[in-house]
Amino acid sequence: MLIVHNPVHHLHAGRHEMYRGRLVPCHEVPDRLDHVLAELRRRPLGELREPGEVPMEVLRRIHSGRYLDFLSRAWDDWVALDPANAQVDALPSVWPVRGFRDDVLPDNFAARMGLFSFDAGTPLTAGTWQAARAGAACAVEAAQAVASGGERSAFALTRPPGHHAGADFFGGYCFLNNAALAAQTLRDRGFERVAVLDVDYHHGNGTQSIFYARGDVLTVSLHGDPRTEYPFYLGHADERGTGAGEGFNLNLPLPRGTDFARWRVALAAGIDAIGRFGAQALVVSLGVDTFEGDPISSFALRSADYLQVGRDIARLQLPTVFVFEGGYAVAEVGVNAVNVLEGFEKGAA
Ligand code: Q9C
Ligand code: ZN
Repeated sequence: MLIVHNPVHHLHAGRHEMYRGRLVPCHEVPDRLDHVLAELRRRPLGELREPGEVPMEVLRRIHSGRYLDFLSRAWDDWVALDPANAQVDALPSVWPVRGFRDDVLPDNFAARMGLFSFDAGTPLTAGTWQAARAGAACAVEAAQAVASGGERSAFALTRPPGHHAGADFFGGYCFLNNAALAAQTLRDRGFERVAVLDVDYHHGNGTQSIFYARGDVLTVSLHGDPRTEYPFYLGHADERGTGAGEGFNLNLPLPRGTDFARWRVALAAGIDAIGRFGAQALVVSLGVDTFEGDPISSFALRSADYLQVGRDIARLQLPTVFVFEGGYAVAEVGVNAVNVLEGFEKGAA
């Protein structure tokens, strides 16, 4: 398995996220990735590589031009407001809900932040754009390596994560949708039907919305029930896709406290759907915040369970691109993520 890792991920290092009226330390920290990389050096699974640059046209396959313009300039705009802002993360505080217009791009910076986001838990920092763009490059390069047939599987090891980011919004610690970019790259390189399997604790709302009207990319997400869990406003079982995409989105919401036995039944349903769809390639949004020790999530998977998760996914026998997403139990995140990859490699063998 080829591993493409983001060498500049640490340029995105948020200080605070808004939680219950207070600014609290970020859960999505650079240490997370460093732990996964360290575990991969202990248990090597294949070549470790840094990505080249990703052209803006490739990002535009998934993200809108005006969102990319905003994101690429946002930090400079923030500091231009006041040089003292260089010491502070930018967070949105105002949003256009139902009845407001989203077609007029505001001049005001706070208004633009709100137009292109959906929560106040996702700080934009000095290096966010550089880190996110290099992360997108990891996902695209991992997909290219699989598409060329040079690798049967690849892992894009990057942060910030991506599955909450939509075509034109950030949120949920995510800015560019790495998994969607990987799936689109596989489509553009000739795979007619691509599936995205999202096993992160949280519903992959960004990925779902990007592909919701498309029948060529099946999106499947297992996650905490949005009635109680973030991102709250999407991820219900009755969301099945629209238009040409009708029947090509599958949500498998699960209650808080779900253990591996129950979670694995839902995984089997997702894997069945991917098989029936006739997927020719697979992208896995690999979040390990389903872990029992995760500080912001409420499933009860154990470290050894992740080996079985990898084995189960391997049974699809598809060219597969794994993309790193959530997982906030920092000390265990490396073992848990690499367990999935090792289970996959050994299961496939
Ligand atoms: N105080 C991913 O796992 N809010 N994103 C949590 C905790 C946001 C998670 C609040 C959770 C986003 C990629
Ligand atoms: Zn998550």
